[in-house]
Amino acid sequence: ANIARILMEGRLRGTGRMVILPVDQGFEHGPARSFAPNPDAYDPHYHFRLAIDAGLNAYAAPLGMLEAGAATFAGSIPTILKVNSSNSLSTTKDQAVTATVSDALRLGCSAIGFTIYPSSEYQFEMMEELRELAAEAKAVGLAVVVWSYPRGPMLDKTGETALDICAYAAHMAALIGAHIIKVKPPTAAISLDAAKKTYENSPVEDDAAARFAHVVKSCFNGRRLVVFSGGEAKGSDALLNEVRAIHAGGGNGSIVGRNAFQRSREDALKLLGDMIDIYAGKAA
Ligand code: FBP
Repeated sequence: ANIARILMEGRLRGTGRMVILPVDQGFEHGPARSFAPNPDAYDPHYHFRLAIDAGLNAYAAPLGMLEAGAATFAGSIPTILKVNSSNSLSTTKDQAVTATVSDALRLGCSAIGFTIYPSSEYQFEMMEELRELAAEAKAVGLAVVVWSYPRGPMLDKTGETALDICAYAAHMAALIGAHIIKVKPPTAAISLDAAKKTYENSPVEDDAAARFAHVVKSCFNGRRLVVFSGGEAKGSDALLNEVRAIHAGGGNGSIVGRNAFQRSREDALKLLGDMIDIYAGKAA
């Protein structure tokens, strides 16, 4: 029922496509690095308003951000409580559990969000934490959104987004029971270090849409929802081209943070509107 809330909200309601605003970068990257490019973004209310006014499907954030907007925005847009968090003052590839399923219920959230880092030294602990929290969330009717970001000693920077690794990480998120799977856009390269273990039968795809299609296929052939993150701030044309390829490859949408809130509100509304038009099939 709560997946339906996310799919039936905003300008893309009823299309099976979605655009979500995630704002956990303050935790993951630090406040100035995240919000100084657009200082309005230091205010948690700014993000609620941006997501609502852009007609997005949902807004995802850590506990404090959602609590700071709860009194004003309760019921205005589906929310996803990010229940674990990393930070840039750590040297380990790990996440701390920073919120609970009861917090999500108290705040009226539609889903919990959880990050796993497949390939990190802590991957099994993270997967086991996810198993517990996902079971608890499902028992009370909440949806489970998994950020599956490969990283660790076996992978260089190229390997973290290589198509074979990205599809593998997405598949594991599906196997742990995620309803919505979030990965970074896969790149054409393969991970040389990990290749011998994962590459057999994986395609090398120079075509971006075919890469997105391969990740969707790896998530139970489209029986799970797959969304792709936006990454570091980049030009609108580059982002919209990526969205066109996601749409063409059968991806379910985008979850875009920095490329939304690091722009002025006006520019962000324009960009998010253009993305929605592509997913709605109203623009090529
Ligand atoms: P962006 O659109 O800003 O890339 O957000 C997506 C996201 O998954 C955030 O939810 C998260 O804070 C960030 O990327 C983490 O990125 P990384 O792990 O590469 O630092």
